[in-house]
Amino acid sequence: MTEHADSATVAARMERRWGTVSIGIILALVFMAAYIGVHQGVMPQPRVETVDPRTLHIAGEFIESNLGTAAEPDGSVTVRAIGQQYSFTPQCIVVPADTQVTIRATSADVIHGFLIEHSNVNTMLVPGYISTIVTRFPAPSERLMPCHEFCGAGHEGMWGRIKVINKAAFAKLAADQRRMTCVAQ
Ligand SMILES: [Cu+2]
Repeated sequence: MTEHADSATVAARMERRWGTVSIGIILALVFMAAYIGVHQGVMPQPRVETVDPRTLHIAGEFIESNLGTAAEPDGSVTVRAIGQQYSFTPQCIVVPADTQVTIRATSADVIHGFLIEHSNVNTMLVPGYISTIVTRFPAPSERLMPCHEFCGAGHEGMWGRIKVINKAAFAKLAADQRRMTCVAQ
């Protein structure tokens, strides 16, 4: 009888301990999400926007002539890009330093990753959906932009580049181009 009661007590104690561990893990994850959101400005998509991946190249926002960086009337810039097996278009994105940059990107085929090193940009490009991220690059620099979501046999070769140039140099580019990239320079 006593042995019975003992094992019940042990079981109850173990259950409480494991319960505490799982609540601790949940709290740690909630803390991480809040920290990243507040400290690094990484937020979930504010709204869901869809796009037909079969007609990306034919009509709409992501036709080839609309890809690249656009200067907006309010002084910010918008970057539009596509990921496809196994490259990004444009392959080299040019943006001004110390300026609000809104990136709008999607995939033409499978899920790709979209990450810019040393920045808060880290998302997925999902066919059918537009990923929007707002960021700012403090100073001129060059950054790598690897696809970090395994997307097929050529995944390891899927890299883009970001070139952050100073505002004056960007304004010069913007004076005679509607959409800018650094591929042809
Ligand atoms: Cu990829």
